[in-house]
Amino acid sequence: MAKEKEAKNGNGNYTAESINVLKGLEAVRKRPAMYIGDVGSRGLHHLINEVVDNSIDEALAGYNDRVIVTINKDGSVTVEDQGRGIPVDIHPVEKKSALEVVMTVLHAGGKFDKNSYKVSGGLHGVGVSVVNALSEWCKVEVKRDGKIYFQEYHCGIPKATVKQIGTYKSDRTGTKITFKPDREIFKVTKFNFETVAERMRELAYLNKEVSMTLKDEIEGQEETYKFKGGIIDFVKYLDENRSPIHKPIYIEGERDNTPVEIAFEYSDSYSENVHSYVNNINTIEGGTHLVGFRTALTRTFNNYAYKNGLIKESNKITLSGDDFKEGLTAVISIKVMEPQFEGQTKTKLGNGEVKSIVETIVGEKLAEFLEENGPTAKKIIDKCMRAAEAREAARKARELVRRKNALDSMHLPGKLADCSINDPEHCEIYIVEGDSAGGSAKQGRDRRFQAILPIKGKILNVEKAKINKILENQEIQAMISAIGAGIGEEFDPEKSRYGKIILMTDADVDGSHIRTLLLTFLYRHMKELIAEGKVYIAQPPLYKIKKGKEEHYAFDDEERDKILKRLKVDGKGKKEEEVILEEETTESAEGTAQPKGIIISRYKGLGEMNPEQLWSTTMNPETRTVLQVNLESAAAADKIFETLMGDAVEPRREFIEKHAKYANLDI
Ligand code: 0RA
Repeated sequence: MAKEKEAKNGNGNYTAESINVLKGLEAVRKRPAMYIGDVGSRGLHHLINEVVDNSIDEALAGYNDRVIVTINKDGSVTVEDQGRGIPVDIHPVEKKSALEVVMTVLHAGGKFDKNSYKVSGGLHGVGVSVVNALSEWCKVEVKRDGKIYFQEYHCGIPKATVKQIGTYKSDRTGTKITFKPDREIFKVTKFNFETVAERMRELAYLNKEVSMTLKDEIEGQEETYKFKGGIIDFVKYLDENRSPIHKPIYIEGERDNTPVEIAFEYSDSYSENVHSYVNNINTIEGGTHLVGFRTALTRTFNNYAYKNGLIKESNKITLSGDDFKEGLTAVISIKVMEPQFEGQTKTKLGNGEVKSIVETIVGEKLAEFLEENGPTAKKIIDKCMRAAEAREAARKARELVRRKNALDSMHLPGKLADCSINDPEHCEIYIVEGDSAGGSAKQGRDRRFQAILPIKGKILNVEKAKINKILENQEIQAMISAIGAGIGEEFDPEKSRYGKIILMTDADVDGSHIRTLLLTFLYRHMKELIAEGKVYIAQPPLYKIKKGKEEHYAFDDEERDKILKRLKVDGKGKKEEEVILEEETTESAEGTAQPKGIIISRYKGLGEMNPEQLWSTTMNPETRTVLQVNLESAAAADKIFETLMGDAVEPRREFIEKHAKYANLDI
């Protein structure tokens, strides 16, 4: 057996260590999701992120300023950096190169020096050995001490010991890792340029000294990201389509080995776009660093406003934390030695000491800045005072609507078909486009745990509307009261009556527009639900393929073709012409069914499916696929919503032209 042979050391004997290595690799291959989240597109892209994160760690340590990622023609990926190179010296006991240990032993990727900003928790920092274990093959080249070293692996197992394959004349060092994700493990093996680019762009903003290049040899695309201004450029980029009211404010400082870097600005928009990072990891659920920032922001501005007579004692106004959110775009990037990540998705920083570190640095530096930049300070405070007034108006609007009992879950909307059990963890609500699909869903569902809320056509675009208009909208009221977690300042995700909120819209242009409107609403007003991974998109089939009594469903063209191929092969001896291909709706297709032929019907809308079909294809938890909406790249999501739903027309047109295929927003 090949595996066992590989487990022997140079003398042909098994070693305890090599057997452990095999066990480790096997564990990763058996339960890949434990290490990389899933084996779909997301998990696949995590492989690249994992290696790139290691290259960025070298940059953080001050040894690397260049990362090149190449998607090769054969579907493999190469990640190259100019870091120190993975060490190659022989371990005195194991008699093995450190390179082999890093590549094959779980968690050995962890840096040997203790003084580094480690990543822990979440899906980051699982180590390059995990990437290796999940690759059909992998090759590593290390440049160190004027020599080039090489090792190759198959499913994580070395083909041979580390060899020196050459020398070179320069003091350059670096690591080059090429891996081909194993098709037996991943459901999807095609990398998406934009998905990889998003993370690389983000890393380039967060690490201004590093130049990040992405090449796609399949699609023939190439992009290099390098931002001299770092997170200041990031903030400008995020606000590209908004109108900032001042230049970005930049704060930098360090306390107790915790460097803090913040850039922020206010624009004339209403939404808040705050993105926080710890050791380059996006802390979507926030945490102590964010609390520290907000506390200092509110206190420092209020102090300044009182001291300079911008708020009169007699007015009795204190600007609250919420008033400082409106129109704020900020990037907070800190480094923590031993971060503790908490929360549903392990993206909430828990380290208590960090709050006061950030609070102190922001307090001091911001006060200084305001003293020196009076006009900017005044503009921001004016803006926040207007926000306070608007907030008061919103409170009144909410009060007004509340008096009509439209927002609370004591008075559920009439068209909601609720489920019978009331344990949120086991309940889900389908928000369904249109009454006809809503009707089918109501009949087809499992009423014990599935609730259905039909929504009429296009809801309001909340990106453009004022809060009182949003609250007056009937469809939005219905969603707020059905979900039962309140809205605005009072929103409390803990109160959600459902553990899953599933958006089910038609697979056409209108359907994707409605889905975008619904997502925009949830993103701007119930963001925690998305951050906690509670929002999903239903995946209704596009085609029904019928052959005699057999029925198959296909969710895209590729799957349809696969099924057709299989059916045609099964019907041995039958001539190709006998296969009838029709593009009709189910009902009419039923009428023209021919006993020998294959009938393909394309669903035009959910309403065309009868309750049983809807249940078995889209709603039955045992057989359905639902896409979890994630905020892995919250910055990208912001950008997309703002581009698609905001005021500026030209960027929207450009975006839709560029992403025609993706304009249905699979964030
Ligand atoms: C272990 C220890 C050191 C660096 C690395 C691993 C390392 C891993 C990767 C993965 C991709 N690029 C990488 N670059 C470096 C520390 C090196 C030292 O102490 O000399």
